Amino acid sequence: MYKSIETLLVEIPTIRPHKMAVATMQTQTLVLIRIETEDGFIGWGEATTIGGLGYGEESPESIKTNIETYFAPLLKSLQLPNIAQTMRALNKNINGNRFAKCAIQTALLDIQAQRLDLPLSELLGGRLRDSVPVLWVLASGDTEKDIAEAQKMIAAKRHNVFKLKIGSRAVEADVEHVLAIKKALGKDISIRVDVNRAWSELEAIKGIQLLQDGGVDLIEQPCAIDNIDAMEHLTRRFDIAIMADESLMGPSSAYRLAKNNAASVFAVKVAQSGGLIEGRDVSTVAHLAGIDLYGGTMLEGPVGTIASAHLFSTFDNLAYGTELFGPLLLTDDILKTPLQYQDFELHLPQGAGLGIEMDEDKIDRLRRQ
Ligand code: MUC
Ligand code: MG
Repeated sequence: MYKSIETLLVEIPTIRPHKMAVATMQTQTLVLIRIETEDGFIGWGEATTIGGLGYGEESPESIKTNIETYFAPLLKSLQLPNIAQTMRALNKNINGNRFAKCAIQTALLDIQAQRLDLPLSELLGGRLRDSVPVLWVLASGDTEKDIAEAQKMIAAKRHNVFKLKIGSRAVEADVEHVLAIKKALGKDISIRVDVNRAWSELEAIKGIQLLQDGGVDLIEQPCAIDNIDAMEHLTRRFDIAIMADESLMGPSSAYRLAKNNAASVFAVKVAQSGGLIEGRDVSTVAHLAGIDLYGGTMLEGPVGTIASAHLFSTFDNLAYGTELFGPLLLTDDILKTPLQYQDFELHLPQGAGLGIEMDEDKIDRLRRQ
């Protein structure tokens, strides 16, 4: 059934250092999976993470090793008629490994959608929009550079919403940086911050109060992954949106966060969710709990980015838009035709499957040997 299952690590430098509380990126290591079937279909998936082991529990190298050692032989031995039964068999035999599972599921959905000659979004319930809003993340680490970068993006009609990476300096210094940018860009430009879990609850109370008073719109993952109590206290205490990112690791954590009122917005990430179908389950939990949605990224390249866009296009309420800008942070592209970013949105392709064409020669040149 499957002729080959290949995992590739593709190294692409970023356009500038991307500074976060957890890591500074100069290069992104894309983790790509390519599945070819015996009857000639090729499906792609992505399992990219951030900063080696700086961000999550799975590194590019561990993901590749686990796919090659455990997933690929198992997948090759399965002769099951559909994706649901295949994923159930993988889940039964392999614990955790949400990124690897997401990449494999994406590639299988890509193949199935190509077989049916439908865009992938149609296998996820059907798209409600042909494009999704995309913000830009300011993370140069320098206030003046960030302002100039934002102004350039606004003038080019690329992005008009900005997320600022904070948490590596003292609370006061971070607040000063954010409010200087907010003031320079004006009241019509939405500014959000991502603390990447750097604050204690007391630091968060101080920081969030000042940012809320300064007109910031959203605070992302202020406290530690497991500190659901702090997330709950902050969500109850402040009017400003509090978003769960790293704490949200798929449908069951979505349920736990919702039950504890520990976020007012969910950053849905397909890899963190363990797959596109599980990402859709997360969105259902949010919908039922009255939690708003935001389409998150692990700074994937074009494969994970467009796969995410297929899912997010099916969300009825995407109140906070998306951050699907990953490919724009990279100095090189691995598609024959780049993804279409225009008028502040990412436009979804109409073609079958993911709807993209990989540049395999380029990938061969960029992949880690
Ligand atoms: C994160 O924590 O949100 C998404 C955008 C970005 O700049 O970093 C990632 C991770
Ligand atoms: Mg985040």
